Amino acid sequence: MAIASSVAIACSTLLAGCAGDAASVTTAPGGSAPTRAPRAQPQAIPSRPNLVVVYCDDMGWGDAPGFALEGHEPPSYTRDMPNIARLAREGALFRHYYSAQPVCSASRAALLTGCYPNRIGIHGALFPDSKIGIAREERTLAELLRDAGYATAMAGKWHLGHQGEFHPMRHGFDRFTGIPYSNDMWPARFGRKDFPELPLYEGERVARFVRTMEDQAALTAHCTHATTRFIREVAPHGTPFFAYLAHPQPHAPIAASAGFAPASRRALYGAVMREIDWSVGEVLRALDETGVAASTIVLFTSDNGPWLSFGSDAGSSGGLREGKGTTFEGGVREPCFVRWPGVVPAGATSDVPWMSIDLLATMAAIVGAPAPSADRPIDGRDARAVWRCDANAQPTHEAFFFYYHTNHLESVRMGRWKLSLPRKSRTLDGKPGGVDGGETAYVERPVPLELFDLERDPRESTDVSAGHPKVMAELMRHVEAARADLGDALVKAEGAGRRAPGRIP
Ligand SMILES: [Ca+2]
Repeated sequence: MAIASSVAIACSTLLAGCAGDAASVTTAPGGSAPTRAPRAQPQAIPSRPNLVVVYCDDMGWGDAPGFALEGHEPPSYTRDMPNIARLAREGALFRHYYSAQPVCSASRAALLTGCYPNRIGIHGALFPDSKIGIAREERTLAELLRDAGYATAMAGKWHLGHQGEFHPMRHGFDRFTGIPYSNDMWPARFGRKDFPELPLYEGERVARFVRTMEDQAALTAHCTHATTRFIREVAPHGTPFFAYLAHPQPHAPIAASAGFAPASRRALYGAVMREIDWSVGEVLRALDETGVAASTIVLFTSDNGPWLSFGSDAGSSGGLREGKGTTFEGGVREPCFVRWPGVVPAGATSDVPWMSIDLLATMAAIVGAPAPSADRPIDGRDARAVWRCDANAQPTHEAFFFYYHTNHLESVRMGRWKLSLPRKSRTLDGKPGGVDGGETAYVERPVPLELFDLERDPRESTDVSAGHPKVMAELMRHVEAARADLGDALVKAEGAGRRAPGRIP
């Protein structure tokens, strides 16, 4: 199942593919009516495009304009996001993009290594007392691009280990400003007085601590300015660059700067999202003013779905089932925009599934990076056909695997089908979430073996397994392959293809 090959595709293939594109048509999984998309304007494609990844934290599928199931009323703040709306006009909107896991550290491990996070030993969310982190031997996207001559910078939340050898500047980033783990891991939250103060790093040095909600509120602008400063410094020299802006918010506790003060406490979440939209605008302005917008890929997405227990301080799943901490669609499907002038058709909408693990393989193909070493295979695949909205673009994987907890295989998507495996899954069970920072407790409920047809039933409400024995057999074949390779603690399968994380004494 591991994918070790076919990531080093020469850039000429890309050029040929673009020049020869027919009118771009995206096809929904399962072969439903395709969505028309405007044709990309052919132009010279740089062999080493810049890459900007804006990665939000706990932003739901329904928290961006253009992402809501039919019959679901989008939150009002999604109508006041002009910069994210600009990404949709100038790039494409991917309605079936997935995070590999519905939780912070695991999702980031996938994004930056191209591996299912459980393959490289990263599960759940790391805490201030965690002794593990990303292993030195894993190749990150930052290392891959730095080896290809890129300048690299990260601003925001890292969350792949905070002790010395796990620091982002030991894993490919030339610069780092931000926090080592989540913005709620400080003594003021969780009643965890044993947590240390939350450090804000500049490089490998702790510059100060995040001690108040005003400090929290300043993080969005701080990380934005670090990113735009980096772009303005390196772009004029013609050096290709990778900027990774991983906003600590809208992960609770939420806070907005004075300039985004909401009309009421209840409207704070919308204010936080509007500040993130402002941040996108600042990044786009820096690209425009340095003349590199046309040679820069901008990817905007989130690490996992909304933290629904926080109710009024949580985002929207857009009508998808559940949120963060579950492998139902609301937990793992994220809003996603890709802008790449001349390659990704402007104004397109795609319903072809792909996953965060594909970003590294896609960039490797674009820059012609060497394939991963045989002893460290990755899972991701080149997603350029999906990005270009090619008429015949297929999902990047025959089966997408959704793990959670410490290696529980919970769900599998294959085309239009989603298999939900028996387990316990958290839910509010119909209760409303908390208000103004309060939290409603989740309950763990058993869920049975079920098959959902996402095309007809995107809310995952009706089990259709009895009517589709062949589909069930094929999905179970994928389940068994995943268990043999990546393991599954629910059935005590160890998995032969897992690697150890980095560990400090
Ligand atoms: Ca998160």
